[in-house]
Amino acid sequence: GCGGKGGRGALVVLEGLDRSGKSSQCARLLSFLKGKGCDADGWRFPDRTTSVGQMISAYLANQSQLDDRTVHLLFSANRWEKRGLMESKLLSGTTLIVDRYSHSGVAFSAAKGLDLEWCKAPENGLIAPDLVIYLDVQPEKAAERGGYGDERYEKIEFQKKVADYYLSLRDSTWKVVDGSLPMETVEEQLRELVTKCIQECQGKPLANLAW
Ligand code: Z5A
Ligand code: MG
Repeated sequence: GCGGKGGRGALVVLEGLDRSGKSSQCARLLSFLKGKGCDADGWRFPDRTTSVGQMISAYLANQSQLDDRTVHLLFSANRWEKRGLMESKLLSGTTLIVDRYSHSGVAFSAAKGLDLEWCKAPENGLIAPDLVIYLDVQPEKAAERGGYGDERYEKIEFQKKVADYYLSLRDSTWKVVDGSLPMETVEEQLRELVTKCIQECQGKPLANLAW
């Protein structure tokens, strides 16, 4: 089954460097959960459908120039504009599988050279994930995968810095999965982690990020 009746949903976040397989695994997880009869939604950040998200999207595609701090706050605002809906979904029992979240926000901006504590501050008060799955892939390996190199941050040296900042953000909700394994193997490990998480967070209240 998928947690008890009337329990809240779990906030599950997939993180990792570019081309680590987050979007592929989010899709697989979602169809697995739905197949089991779970109430689950797939979300992603940046959410490029909102007006804030459209500014971010143009920036990532190098169609606009924005100051680094300004971009950081836009990414954060893009999460804040979804916080209310996120909370009501979780409380009504929907599990959210989220492709990137606050850890991306901090790791990418800090890798550009912004102060780490300054980067964390606007994330405080957003809903804290119950589980963060980090898909661990060497940047060189990821670069060999399809579609790499089209957007602003897709450079190997930069990705290495991002990986270091990701590691500095590890906490008790953080699980590392080897993302260089075959997709089916990764998928199996994620199913197990997420199934356990959904059961365990039933009795726990929602928490806020407090970095
Ligand atoms: N960003 C930020 O700065 N601040 C923030 O707050 C947030 C984001 C939220 C866009 O994100 C950028 O925004 C991103 C961080 C920054 N940096 N960059 N550039 P995005 O999420 O929109 O990025 P994306 O375009 O979706 O790419 P991605 O997320 O990096 O890729 P992915 O989702 O991890 O990988 P994938 O699309 O599932 O797979 C990539 C390819 O690898 C594909 O051909 C797969 O078939 C293949 N693949 C996947 N898994 C495997 C395995 N296991 N083996 C072999 N091949 C595989
Ligand atoms: Mg993706």
